Amino acid sequence: MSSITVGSHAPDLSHADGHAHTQSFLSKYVFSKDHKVIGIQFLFSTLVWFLIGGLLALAVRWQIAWPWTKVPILNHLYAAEGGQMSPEAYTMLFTMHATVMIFLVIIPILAGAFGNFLIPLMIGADDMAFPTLNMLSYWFMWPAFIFLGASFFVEGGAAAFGWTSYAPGSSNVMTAPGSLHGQTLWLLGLVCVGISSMMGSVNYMTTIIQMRAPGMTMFRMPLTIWAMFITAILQAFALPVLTAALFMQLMDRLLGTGFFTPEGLVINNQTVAGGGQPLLWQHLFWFYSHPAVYIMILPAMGMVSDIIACFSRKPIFGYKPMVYAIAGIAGLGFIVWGHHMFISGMNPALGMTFMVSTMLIALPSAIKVFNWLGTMWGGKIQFTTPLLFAVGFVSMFIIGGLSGIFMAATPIDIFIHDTYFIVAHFHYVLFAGTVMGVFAAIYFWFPKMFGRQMSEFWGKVHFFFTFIALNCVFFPMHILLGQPRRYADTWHVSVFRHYQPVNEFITRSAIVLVSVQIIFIINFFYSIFFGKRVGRNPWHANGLEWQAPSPPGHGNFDFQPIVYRGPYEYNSPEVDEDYYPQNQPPPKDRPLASEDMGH
Ligand code: HEM
Ligand SMILES: [Cu+2]
Repeated sequence: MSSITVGSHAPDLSHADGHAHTQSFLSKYVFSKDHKVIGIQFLFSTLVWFLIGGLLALAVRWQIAWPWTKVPILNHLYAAEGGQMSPEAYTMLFTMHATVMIFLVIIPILAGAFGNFLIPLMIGADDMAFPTLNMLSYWFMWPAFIFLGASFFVEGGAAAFGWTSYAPGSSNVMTAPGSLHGQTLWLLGLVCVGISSMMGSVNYMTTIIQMRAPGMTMFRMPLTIWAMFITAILQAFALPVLTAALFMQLMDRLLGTGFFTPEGLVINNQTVAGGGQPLLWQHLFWFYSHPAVYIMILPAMGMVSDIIACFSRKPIFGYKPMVYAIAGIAGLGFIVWGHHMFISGMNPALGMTFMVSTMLIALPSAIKVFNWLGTMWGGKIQFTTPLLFAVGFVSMFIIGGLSGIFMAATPIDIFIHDTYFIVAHFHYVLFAGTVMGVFAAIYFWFPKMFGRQMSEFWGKVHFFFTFIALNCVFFPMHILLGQPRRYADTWHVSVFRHYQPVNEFITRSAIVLVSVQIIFIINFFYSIFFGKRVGRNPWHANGLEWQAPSPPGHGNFDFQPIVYRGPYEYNSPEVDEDYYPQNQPPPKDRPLASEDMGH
């Protein structure tokens, strides 16, 4: 791959100082085509939704701990009679909590915020391949924000069929509160998120294939880039299926088709158009959404790998196996979706197949965990805030991965499907995993984004409380054996009543968990304006992004980056420092090193 031409893709040095053209405020900060600005727009938007999603979670938890008592402040959301939450409102709240967290926070913060900010910088490009498409991918999130935000206020309230939106309830109007305009807006919102993701993924693939700096061969790319690349491929193959399914459900609701409605179904004393298959929705939905759970974690895995190598001052252990593991997880991810449907009455032989393929995914996942541990082993570990969050990610992912293997076993899943064990599992991988990884990434790349550093002291305080609180919230869910998820009130079911102290403990811990995020919010905004100013490479890291100014100007680099080595050569015997930037020529060749361009 040494033949990448410098020509058209070389950084345009005239842009590098950020003052080359005069841009209006609107074109610079609002309708910007600069990948860094777009990344930061995604970051701010998703952080706002993160807060909203967190408050929705608290309302859900309040009802479980203290059923039918008035929820402070949030009871205005669902305009309850006498301040009491109705079961319908509860259903709406957990549906919208998950929808917001998955589609408006996790997916866009990983790909939209970090994918955008990091990809061109880490591969030594001046911007994305298609800057206008990139801008549109951000602005297509806004209809989604508006549809989903407005759905709280329409007749019948927001969608209420879970983030999985199971048919036939969801595909017929007036089957339940929340199924009127709320569900239609939900579908429209998701279509827009899908369009945005598709634009992003086409852009990321093209950029990574086409725009790497000279010498940046595929196997010299940081694992963050590998993860973003493979995630973009996953998106491109899985999303069309979801989009088709969303349109089919929209047609069922609005045009009277019956893709997902069985023959002869009677709703409100009326027979509705049928002839379809509710299970078809589940297949289409999970064919997208299982790969999507990896879309929700692979980029975090990539970023965590870079952070762990940097603060262990060691090369990543098993770089190529890490790449193959990401690819393996992605490939296997397409043949396991049936593990969400074990109790849908599938043929046992098929269940067996899905069970085995699901268990196989644990292998590449375990390879990654071992390699992270191998990277840290014997390293000169620097306990910075990003490292603490990254190690938090690894340890919590182990717990989530192990519970996944329990659930993958069909005979076990029959008993734990739709119980709190599942809720524990996906919060360990998504909150304790991905969100911790995202925090690691924010603390790590903040200096590059804003030219200043977040407070390390308050970062550690934030880590400490978040880590303890999240385990108090999600670990006890494993022992609420049999307690069904999505029930508005388990207290009135006598067999679960003795769980109530645990449920109250979880809710109290959740209040702490959300509250301590205030430390993060203050640290984040304070540091943008008053944080310690830093130079280009405050962490002494190897990646190309650290060679650009902090923050980088329009066009990113103020020199032409040429890459001589992989991204993990920490503690190399060739140099005196304990890091060896990817663009630094080998000593024997300095200052000119034209032959070592990545064969
Ligand atoms: C070791 C790897 C993993 C295995 C073996 C595994 C297995 C499973 C199985 C069998 C289920 C269905 C359980 C049921 O509904 O009865 C499930 C649910 C789920 N998993 Fe995993 N999982 C793994 C990793 C992950 C990761 C990395 C994520 C996300 C980043 C994830 C997110 C989810 C979510 C969101 C659900 C619940 C979906 C729902 O019903 O709402 N899993 N997992
Ligand atoms: Cu799955």
